[in-house]
Amino acid sequence: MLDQQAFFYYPLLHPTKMLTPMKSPLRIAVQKSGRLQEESLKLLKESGLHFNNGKDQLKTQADNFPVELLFLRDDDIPQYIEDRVADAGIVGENVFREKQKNNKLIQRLGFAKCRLSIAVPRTENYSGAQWLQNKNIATSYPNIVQQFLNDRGVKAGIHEISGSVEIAPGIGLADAICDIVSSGSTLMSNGLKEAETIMESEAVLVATPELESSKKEILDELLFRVQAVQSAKNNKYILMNCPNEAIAKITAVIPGMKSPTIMALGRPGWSSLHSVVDENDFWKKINQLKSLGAEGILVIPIEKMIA
Ligand code: PRT
Ligand code: ZN
Repeated sequence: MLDQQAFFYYPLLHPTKMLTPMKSPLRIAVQKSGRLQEESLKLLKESGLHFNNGKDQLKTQADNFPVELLFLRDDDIPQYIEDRVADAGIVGENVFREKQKNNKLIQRLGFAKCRLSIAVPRTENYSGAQWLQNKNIATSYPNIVQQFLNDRGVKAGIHEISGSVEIAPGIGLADAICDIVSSGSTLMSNGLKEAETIMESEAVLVATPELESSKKEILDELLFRVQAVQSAKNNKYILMNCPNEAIAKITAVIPGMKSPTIMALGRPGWSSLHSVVDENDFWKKINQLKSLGAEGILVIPIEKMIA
């Protein structure tokens, strides 16, 4: 049976193949509920996908893009991708690295940032990985911890536990733990201190490395949109008035995507200059601009940015 929506989407992606129905949508697994869910759905919506994600739904189909969303526990997503139940997914990089399934990292997504760290009782004097020699470590990330120990030639016991890892030293189950840390307050309230960071993590888009070409085209289109949303977030549109003699120096500070837009102001000798500035060195640049004579500086968020 032909999919009606397929005819609707297909011309967008393949202008030359309008009569070929699209085989099947790209199936993307997202977390059903938890720290990744809201931002994952927000990113997909900002990338132009329309869908309903009612509570308790197991899956939903975008109505304007060939994507089906599956709602799953984050830990299960890499396996579902390996089994080809899903084609792609959004998970924490920590889960991607731990599960070691046949998944490929496609794109870092910049949210759900955290770190995976070794933590020890506050009173201990952790001097480096050697401190862990012959000790017991409780963790939900046995593969990552084992790799860390191997890389440093340290032998230690690993106790795999799935939750409340931070209580393990207090109840005598382990000497140290390895767990996700964000603010550090969970460690502190359990009498632990962060001893060493094993990896930094953020949400990542992963996919099967064996994607068929029709689905690869959908993933590439989605990736293009995701990158446009991300560049927009990392940049601000900036407008200012400046004396004409400062234009060259200001252009050197904020060259923009190609070069700034410059328009004459009603006031002789002055121009309005528009450009794009990277969020990361934003404040430094603002100070430089002010010292070069810029006035009336406006900074505006960008919704999408395509180079
Ligand atoms: O139900 P499901 O299995 O899908 O979800 P989950 O409970 O396994 O995962 P969830 O929603 O808690 O986290 C999903 C992902 O968010 C993780 O895999 C990380 O990539 C990322 N993330 C970001 C975090 C945190 N920040 C975080 N703070 N995951 C967990 N935590 C926990 C951590 O385990 C510890 O208990 O928060 C506590 C530490 O936080 P601080 O702020 O006290 O240091
Ligand atoms: Zn989980």
